[in-house]
Amino acid sequence: MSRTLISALPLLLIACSGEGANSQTTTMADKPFKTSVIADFDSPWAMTFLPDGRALVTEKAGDMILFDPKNGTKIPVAGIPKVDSAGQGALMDVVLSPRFAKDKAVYFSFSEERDGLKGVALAKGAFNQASDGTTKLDGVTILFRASPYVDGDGHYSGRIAFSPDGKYLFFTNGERQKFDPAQDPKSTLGKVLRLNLDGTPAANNPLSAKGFNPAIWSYGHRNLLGIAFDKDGRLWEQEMGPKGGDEVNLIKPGLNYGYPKVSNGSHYDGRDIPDHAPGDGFEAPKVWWNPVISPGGLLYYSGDLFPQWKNSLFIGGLSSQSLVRVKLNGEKAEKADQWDMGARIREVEQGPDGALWLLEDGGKSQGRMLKLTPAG
Ligand SMILES: [Ca+2]
Ligand SMILES: [Ca+2]
Repeated sequence: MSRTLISALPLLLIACSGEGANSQTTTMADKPFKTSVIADFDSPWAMTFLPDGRALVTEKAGDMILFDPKNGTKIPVAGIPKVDSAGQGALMDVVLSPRFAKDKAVYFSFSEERDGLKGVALAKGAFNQASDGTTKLDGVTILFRASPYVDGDGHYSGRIAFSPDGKYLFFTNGERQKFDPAQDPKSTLGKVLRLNLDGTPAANNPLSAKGFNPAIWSYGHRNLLGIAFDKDGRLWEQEMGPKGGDEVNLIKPGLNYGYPKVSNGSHYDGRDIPDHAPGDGFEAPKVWWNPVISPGGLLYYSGDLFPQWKNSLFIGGLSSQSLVRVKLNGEKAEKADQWDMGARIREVEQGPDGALWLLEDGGKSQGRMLKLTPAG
């Protein structure tokens, strides 16, 4: 025990701020929550809580950090493969195995370059903290790679969610700013994928009998930066659409969500895209935004700390510098709140006590971790 304490001391000294005396708390009159600044990171991308209340945080350049909100300790997690973080590239999502208590598996996604081309990969490793505090992922293996890898640095997506029964892993692949691959049955780009936990395509995916890539669950997507299951097992997705076309979709197996053939937005270069229309064969979004919010992360809220927000989706707004709430009612969804946060919000997470945790999308000292609790 004493060895752990001694080795953690230097890390404590470099940590920016804990949740105690150093926290800055501000209460905005127009917000039903108070915002506490917990820590600073360098372009953080995603976070997830461990069962003991500590969190794993990814940073864009390729670092994974074990963070303890109780005392501000940051410990680097070794074993992460080389990340190509140019442009929108990053060490991306991090999610615990549904059987983490037994298998210690941490699933994560990242962009990489291979043979001059780039794509998003899914990997896992086993969480291992030694008695001296040193932390690593053991046996890191690449489970899945988007196909094909292409040039450019945009729209990787790379979000991960497990089905409520823990049997399947859903993984998002963005269309890499190449448009048409979202409709290409052979490509995994612009798709929601359903995989087994070892990264192989799940059996009986809805389009494999029609000659689609066997991993595909739904298609016609653009840049899918959040997926989350609700309490009834519905899969919700948000995606950064074209100009005026950011979306929340209810994902159903085998459906075509339209991009780039239809969208309620239009191309950023000004070209029109036909809007969704009844009977056009494409699944329309449940909610869309014009002007856009530029959605980052997505959280389905199930906590008790904000009982009025149960059964809501929370979305981090990048260009809109906001936190967005969408209220769910069965298969229906409607815009509820949009709070100005004064910074690009990349990630939304629910803490063990039901607090909302946010990560800002900025470099050092501008990539803060925020904790939202009731205004009281
Ligand atoms: Ca997360
Ligand atoms: Ca349109």
